Amino acid sequence: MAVYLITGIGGFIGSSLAHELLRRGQQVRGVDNFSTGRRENLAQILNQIDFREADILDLDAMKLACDGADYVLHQAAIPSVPKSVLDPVGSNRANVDGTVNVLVAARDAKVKRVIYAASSSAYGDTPTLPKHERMTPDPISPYAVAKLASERYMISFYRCYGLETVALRYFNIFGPRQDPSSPYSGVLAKFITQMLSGQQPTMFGDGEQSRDFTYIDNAVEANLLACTAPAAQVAGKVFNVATGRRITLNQTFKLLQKLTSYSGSPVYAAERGGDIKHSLADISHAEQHLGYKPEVDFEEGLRRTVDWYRSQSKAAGA
Ligand code: UD2
Repeated sequence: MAVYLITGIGGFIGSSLAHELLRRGQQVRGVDNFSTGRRENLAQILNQIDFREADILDLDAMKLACDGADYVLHQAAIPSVPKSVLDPVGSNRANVDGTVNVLVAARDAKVKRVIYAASSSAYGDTPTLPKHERMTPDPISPYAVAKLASERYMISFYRCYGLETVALRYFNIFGPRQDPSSPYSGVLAKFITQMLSGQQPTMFGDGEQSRDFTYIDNAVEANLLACTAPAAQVAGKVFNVATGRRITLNQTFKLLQKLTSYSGSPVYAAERGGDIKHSLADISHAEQHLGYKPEVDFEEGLRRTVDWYRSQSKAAGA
């Protein structure tokens, strides 16, 4: 049994990792300051994990958290393009300074490996699709710059200190437990909850932007594979975590109309600053070196996610 430290364990991805690791009989430790994470996400597992309420900006707390950990899954972040455009200093603090702290603590505690939640936003709006890891990054928003900087810190700590690190470039992860309530929430969490409650969603731009939306189970699997894959294949490297398919927001809206029985149309508004138009991953590098294969496709993921939000609203109304 290994000890996994999850930063941002109260978040959507962090809590999903915790649930799966417990299901596999592993020992889970977690930190969160609940700036974007939610206590509800941990309600069912709080008595099975070693939880410490702490900020990744607190180096001493990170050193204590890393002590005795085998793996660190670094998910804590302020994950939003528009929020970073409004507050680049806050974005940099959480998304870069916080990462350096986690790396220093992990290095000093001699953990076996650190897996990092990097972002597809690093690619920017370059016209070439699909995006592959050998492409020169061209981040647009402060969030994208911060995620790329942290990714480079991962690689730096491998090169300078021999700390094994793996950066996973997530492509628009979605699924149960994603917070729909903030103006900065991911589009699918927002659209699904709005449509289930009969509210009209807002589409920023013409709706023809496309994304390689990736169901959470695929991201969880990628993290666990990244912990165990041979170091020679993965340490100090970057991998796309996606499905290798893209869909426009307009097409997604139509699928959601069927799944939620929402018959209205979206309202179209101005394009969001810092946004990129199209996103699609080449996942061959992850397939080859991590043994990654997206097991849940977009449509199935969307069905599961709609079912989950529906069950939540029923439970809340009961
Ligand atoms: C970026 C990253 C993603 C992850 C995420 C963290 C890209 C391609 N993806 O996601 O991997 O790191 O940041 O937040 O950079 N939208 C609407 N209406 C809404 C909300 C959003 O139309 O109510 C649009 C938005 O303008 C964008 C698309 O939906 O074009 C997706 O937005 P998002 O915030 O869900 O995710 P995105 O692509 O910024």
